[in-house]
Amino acid sequence: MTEDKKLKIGVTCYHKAGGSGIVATELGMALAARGHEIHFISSSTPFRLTESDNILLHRVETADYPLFDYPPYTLALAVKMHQVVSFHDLDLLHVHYAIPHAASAILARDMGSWPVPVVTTLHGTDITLVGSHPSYHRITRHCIEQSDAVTSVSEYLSKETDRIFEAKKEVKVIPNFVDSDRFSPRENQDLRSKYARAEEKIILHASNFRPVKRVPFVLEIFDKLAMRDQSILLLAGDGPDLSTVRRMARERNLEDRVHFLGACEDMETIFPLADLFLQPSEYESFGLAALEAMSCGVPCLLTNQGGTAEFLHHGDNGCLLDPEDLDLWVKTAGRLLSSPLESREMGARARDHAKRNFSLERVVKQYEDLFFSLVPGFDNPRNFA
Ligand code: GMT
Repeated sequence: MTEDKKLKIGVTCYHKAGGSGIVATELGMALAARGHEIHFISSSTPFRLTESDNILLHRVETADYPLFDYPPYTLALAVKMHQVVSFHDLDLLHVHYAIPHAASAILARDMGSWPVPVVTTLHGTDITLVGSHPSYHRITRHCIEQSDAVTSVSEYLSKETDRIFEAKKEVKVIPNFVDSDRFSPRENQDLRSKYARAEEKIILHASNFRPVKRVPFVLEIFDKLAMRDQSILLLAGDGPDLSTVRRMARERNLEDRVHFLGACEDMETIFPLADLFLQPSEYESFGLAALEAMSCGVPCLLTNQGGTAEFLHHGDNGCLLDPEDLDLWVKTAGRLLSSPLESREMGARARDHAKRNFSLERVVKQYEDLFFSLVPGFDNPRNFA
């Protein structure tokens, strides 16, 4: 019955470059390609969103007032969600990153003349850092309990959510995904030669440069590499630690060897340039950039903290390392850079694993099935009108 049915879904995420916004955007675009009508409700156009049929964008505007210390975005978002649900007759609201999006969605549902189902997808620091802070803990728990369904991007995050909130709610794991056709190995000598000479190795890090990503540590690793003078470090992304890392590169006379790419919309052209990808985060609930690198056949060294072991098998299709152990990172990176055969084989296994187990099609179907199960008149007899 559900095969021919199309849903109208409101999607809210952060618009800035970052895993949660990317997952929301890629998922929304994939659902639109399957014929669903997707309404992005956001303060600005989400990063990586390309306009296409079935995609509409609704901007949230906040009115300021001299009494406000900060304009109340959460309320403006709730009102916009309510308007879009009513005017476009949406079937469901899907919010990414609990704070404050889930709270707005629940308010929008409560304001409506019927209870539009709310699905909340937890991504990471909305639980581990922000949500667990005393200022937000109780409201985050309330939002988890009041959502019609809650998903998390890894088992690790699901367990952390249970531990931190003890909420009376099942947290269903739907992992992140990658479009393995788009993120695939490819030769691009022209672009490569922009950054490195043919005999030089390219090491890549991509993130939102928040402290949890430990980008200064990436520079430390690079600086200590025996092959440093035959290697180039590409840093893709932007965020709070950017100026620190720029300063470090300057102080260590590495400016010729370190290239800052800024936030790149076309990471599918950047990942395949790399001989090695580094992600030494404090922890990652998932680590989407690494999955995209793996899909491009790039060997990855990742933090062993969080949910990374759910998609990377240490010693087989990449390496998981203690994020504090600088010598181990330097040694492992050096070994892979100087063993092209081992690197190539590891990269090939990484691509194969990403393609088989984390494909866009497989994961989008899991979300679609969940949505159908919640919408009245589809697979949800409880709500059948
Ligand atoms: O939670 C965050 O730090 C923000 C978020 C983002 O928007 O970048 O990152 C999280 O969500 C990603 C997508 O699901 C995951 O791949 C990242 O592992 C996760 N970040 C952390 O857990 C630190």
